[in-house]
Amino acid sequence: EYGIVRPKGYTVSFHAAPEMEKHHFGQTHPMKPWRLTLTKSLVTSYGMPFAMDNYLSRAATYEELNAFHSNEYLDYLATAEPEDQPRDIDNPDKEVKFNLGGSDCPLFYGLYNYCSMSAGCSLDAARKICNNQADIAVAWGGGLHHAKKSEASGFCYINDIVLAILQLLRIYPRVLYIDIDVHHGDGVEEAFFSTDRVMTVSFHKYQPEVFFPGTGSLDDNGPKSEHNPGAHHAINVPLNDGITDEQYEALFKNIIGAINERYRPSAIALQCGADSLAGDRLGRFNLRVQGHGACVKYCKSLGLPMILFGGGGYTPRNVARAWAYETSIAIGADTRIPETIPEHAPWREHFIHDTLFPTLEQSMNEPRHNRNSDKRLREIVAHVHEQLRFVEH
Ligand code: V1P
Ligand code: CA
Ligand code: ZN
Repeated sequence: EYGIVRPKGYTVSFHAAPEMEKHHFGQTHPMKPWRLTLTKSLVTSYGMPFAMDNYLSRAATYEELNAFHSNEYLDYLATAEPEDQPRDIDNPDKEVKFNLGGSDCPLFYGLYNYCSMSAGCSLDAARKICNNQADIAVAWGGGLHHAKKSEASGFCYINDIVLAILQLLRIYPRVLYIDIDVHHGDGVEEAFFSTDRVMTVSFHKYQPEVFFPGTGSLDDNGPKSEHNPGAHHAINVPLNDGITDEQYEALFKNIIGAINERYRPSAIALQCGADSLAGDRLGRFNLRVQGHGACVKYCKSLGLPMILFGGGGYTPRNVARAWAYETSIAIGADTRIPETIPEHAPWREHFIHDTLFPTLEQSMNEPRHNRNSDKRLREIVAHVHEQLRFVEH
C-alpha cells in the first residue's frame, strides 16, 4: 500500500512506549500524552511500520536516570504523590521541592512511570545508533529538553535527550544537538556547557520576561571562562513571532550547513518539537508541516547516524501530522505517501481538514504577523558564523 517499502541497506528503528499515552497532566494542562497515540495511528494508517524496525520500549531504570539526574531529585520524583501537591488549600505549608507540583510540572498518578518510559524510548534509540543497528532511530516520546539535573521545568521532569547523548558519547567523538522546538533547549545546553564533544543549537522564540524560558539570546554561546572547552559550543538562534517556512528553512540550512562543515559531528540528535508549527496552542511561528519537515530532511541529507526526538507540540492533530510526515522522511517515503489522510485512519475526523499539509489559513483563524525582518536574520547568521571561527576542527 502507498508503495511503502523498506529502504535498501538503510534501517530506521521506531521506539514507542504506549504506556506513556494513558497519563494525564490535568484537564487544563497543554501537554497531552495522547498526541503520541494520534501520531502512531497516522504512521500506521500510512503503512510506515512495514518499512521500519518497531520496538516497544521498556522503562529506564533508576541507575540509567542517575547518569544525569541527582539521587535526591530521583528519590523525590519516585515517591511524591499527587496529594503532596504544594500551594494547595489543603497544604498551605507545603513547599515546592525541585520545582515539582506547580502548574507547569504537576504531580500526577504514574508520573515516575511516564518519565521512565519516555527516557526508555530515547535510551533504546541511542543504543540502536551506538550498535549500528539503525541509521535513524525515532523516539517521539522523548525530547523533554528543559529538565535539569535536580529540577523539573516546563513540562519536563527527566531529560531523556541528555541521557541519550551520554550514550552516544560512548561511541561517537562529537555529537551535534539541534532543537527546532519553539522553546529554548536550555536543559540540554546547560548539561553540556563544559564539553566540546557536544555542540548544541536551538532555534526558538526569544522574548525574555514574556516567553518561556527566557534564555537563549544570540550571545549566549556557553560560559566563556578560561580553559572551558565548551565555550563557543552553544549556538542560539533567537526568533520573533510569525517566522515563515521560507525564512526558517534558509536559516536552518545556512546555520546547520556551516556547523557541519566546521564542527564535523559524528552523530546528530534532533529534537523535533512540533510547537513551532502554525496554529500551535503555545507556539508563535507560522511554520507548515513541510517547513518543519524540511529541517529533518536536510539533517538526513548529511548522512550521519541520527536520533529524532519529539518534544513540545500542543495542537495534537498537527503534532501527529508533523511527526508522521517526518517518520516518512526517515524511511525515504515522503514523496510517495498521499497528501490526503487515509480513509481508514482512526480519528480521521479529529484532523478537521483531511490533508497532511494544512494551509496557514486552515491552521489558524488569523495568520500571525511575521515580525522577523530579513535584515535581522542576516545579522543572526553573521553572528553564528563569527562564533564558529572560535571552534576548533
Ligand atoms: O510560562 C510559563 C511559566 C509559568 N509562569 C510562572 C511562567 N510556563 C510555560 C511553560 C512552557 C513549556 C514548554 C515545554 C516545551 O518546550 C517542551 C516539552 O514545549 C507555560 C505556558 C506558556 N504559554 O508558555 N505553561 C503553561 N503555558 C500552562 C498553561 C496551562 C496549564 C499549565 C501550564
Ligand atoms: Ca528550540
Ligand atoms: Zn516547546
